[in-house]
Amino acid sequence: MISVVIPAYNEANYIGELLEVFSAFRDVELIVAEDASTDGTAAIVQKFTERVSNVKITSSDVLGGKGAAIKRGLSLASGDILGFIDADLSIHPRDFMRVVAAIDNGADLAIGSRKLPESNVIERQPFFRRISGSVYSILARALVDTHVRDFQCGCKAFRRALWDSLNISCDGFAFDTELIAQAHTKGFAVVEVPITWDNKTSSKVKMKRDVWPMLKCLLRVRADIRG
Ligand SMILES: Nc1nc2c(ncn2[C@@H]2O[C@H](COP(=O)(O)OP(=O)(O)OP(=O)(O)O)[C@@H](O)[C@H]2O)c(=O)[nH]1
Ligand SMILES: [Mg+2]
Repeated sequence: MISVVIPAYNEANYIGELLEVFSAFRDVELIVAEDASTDGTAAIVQKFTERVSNVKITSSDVLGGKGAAIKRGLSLASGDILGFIDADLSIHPRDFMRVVAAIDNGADLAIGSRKLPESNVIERQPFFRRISGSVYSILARALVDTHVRDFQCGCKAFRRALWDSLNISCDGFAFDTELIAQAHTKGFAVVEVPITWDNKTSSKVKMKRDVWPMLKCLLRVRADIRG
């Protein structure tokens, strides 16, 4: 069984379609980790759970960050392969399953990537997001000694044994980087898998609010892996 957490904040435009497509896959449990949505996201998911048995929801009134939501969702997971995917269909579930195939082929952590020669980017992120994303990646690669090129893509799968042995404390968007850094440090096999990416205009990143916590997390991750 594969447990997939879907962090969701105000994703009413996409979450129904994502659940429709993804719940058709076999041996998959979908856990929507929703926070403080004001657009009816929770109600859409709730209705789904009444109709489709492999969909669950955990909601919070507090907007706690993508990382915190994923951790909450994973605490409800029953699969032996775990993972998460963005709610907005930027990545299709079939690509998530290709990332899972890398776990079946021996990886401990498999990362969907927009940065490999075989990646297929249908619509790119807006210019400013690409630039800020590139700056973040350069910084993250310098601080965290890794070959990984795409830290932030919302499509990752990993073995339960890996998750159980890590201790991630970043609650926001730096969650992915800490996951990669700890997996590397502990000697797990980390691979990047090319995916198809189709950007959606549903970004929840707010530079003013999110950049400083992300940088603080990065520095702490660096300090942790240096011991
Ligand atoms: N539950 C919950 N989900 C969140 C929170 N922040 C973001 N998300 C979800 O996390 C996923 C990724 O968020 P995005 O804002 O698309 O971030 P991103 O894709 O890294 O960056 P962009 O390229 O700017 O979209 C989406 O499914 C969001 O709904 C949060 O505080 N709580
Ligand atoms: Mg996004």
